[in-house]
Amino acid sequence: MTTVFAPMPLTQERRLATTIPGPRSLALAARRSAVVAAGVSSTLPVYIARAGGAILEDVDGNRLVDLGSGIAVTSVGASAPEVVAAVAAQVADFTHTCFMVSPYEEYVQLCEVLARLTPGTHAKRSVLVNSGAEAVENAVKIARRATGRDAVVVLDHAYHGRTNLTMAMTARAMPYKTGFGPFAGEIYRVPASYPLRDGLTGEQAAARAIDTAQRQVGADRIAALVVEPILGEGGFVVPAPGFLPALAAWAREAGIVLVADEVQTGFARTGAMFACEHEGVVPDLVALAKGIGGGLPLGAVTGRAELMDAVHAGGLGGTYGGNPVACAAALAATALYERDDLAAAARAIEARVLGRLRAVAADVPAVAEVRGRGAMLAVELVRPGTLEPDKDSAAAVARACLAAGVLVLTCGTWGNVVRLLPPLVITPELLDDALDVLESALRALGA
Ligand code: PLZ
Repeated sequence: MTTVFAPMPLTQERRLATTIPGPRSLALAARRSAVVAAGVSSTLPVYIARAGGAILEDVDGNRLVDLGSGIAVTSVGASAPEVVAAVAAQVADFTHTCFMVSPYEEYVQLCEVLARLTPGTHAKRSVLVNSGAEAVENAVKIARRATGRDAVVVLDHAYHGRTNLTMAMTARAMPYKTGFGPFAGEIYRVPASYPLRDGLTGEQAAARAIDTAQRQVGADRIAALVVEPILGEGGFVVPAPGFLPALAAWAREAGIVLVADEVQTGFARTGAMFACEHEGVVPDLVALAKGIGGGLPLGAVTGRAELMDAVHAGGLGGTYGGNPVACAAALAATALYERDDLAAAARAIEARVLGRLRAVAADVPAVAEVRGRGAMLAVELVRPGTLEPDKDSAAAVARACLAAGVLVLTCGTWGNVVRLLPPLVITPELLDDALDVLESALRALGA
């Protein structure tokens, strides 16, 4: 018989039991520095003992409101009971066989779900991997094999991962690339659409990107155009309307595989199941991870059957790709996005947060813009009266929130963006409470 462990429900309330970090977290930090590589850094100075919904409880008993979801992963909530039950049941059945050796139904079933959920009604195939970076790498492999071309075009401000190929595809040097070269070749970067900073329409920004690619690479050499439909680590930059459709139209005409990196934007996060849907764009391949697994490590590439199947047998895979426990978690999580209409929940979060933060923006000149879609929202901070990025203000806001028990993350090419990625199941009361804290941290930047 399979025993299913139900997670202890955590009251969805912020609670400070000690100053942050408390004594147990401080002791762990001291142990950590003796054994954990310095190159791995953490946003929070506290260590987590358990989590549920949108609450993280640390080892000192502090309960923090989680507006980060482990970087857009636990969208169904930390330890969603359905995910926990599915994982426990699968662990009891078997933990691993390696799909390349002895296949199992959960892998197939998840690929069926992905074929149904991802944009477009064409025939699709999927490959399952372990992370977002691996998903992006595989999308590039597939596009190259299918087109017989080498070049890959990426956007300015892009983030695609930390492996050698995805580092090359990522825009920002520090901390992701500095000292880690040489990088993979045949990666070409074109300007993105950044409405606050370039003032261009979507069509103008797309024309600029396409012209750059045509002049510097040549369309007939380009295997793939890889885009984040909303720039994630680069600053939660929503492209001007028309940018993505114009790029998609060009890619289609030029025989270039359009890859949407929906690792951060995917699975209801932006108020649609996938961010491409907001502009009616149907990518050829989609790179997926994060929210797919409800907290377990899993990634995927889903795309047009004829492109995916252009790869020879044995050309895709990996020991752990589509691990059965991760698949079980993903089947439970993807069912929750649909059953509970978490895309609608994301839209409700957007309405609540934008309403409040736009009112703050009107009073605080350091706020250059409040933007985002669904539950992927951000505040870009500048020196008042300029567009000069102000990283220190973003850090100060994040610090003030943390001291009060609210976890917010920062992002942006210049580190000057405060971003919100709450679990989509956050209660309105808890969200309001966290927004009170964020609002006063932003107001402290001065009127
Ligand atoms: N593509 C769009 O956002 C991961 C990681 C940040 P992995 N982003 C958060 C960090 O500092 O490591 C991400 C992403 C997009 C790809 C990735 C990579 O996903 O699962 O971290 O490999």
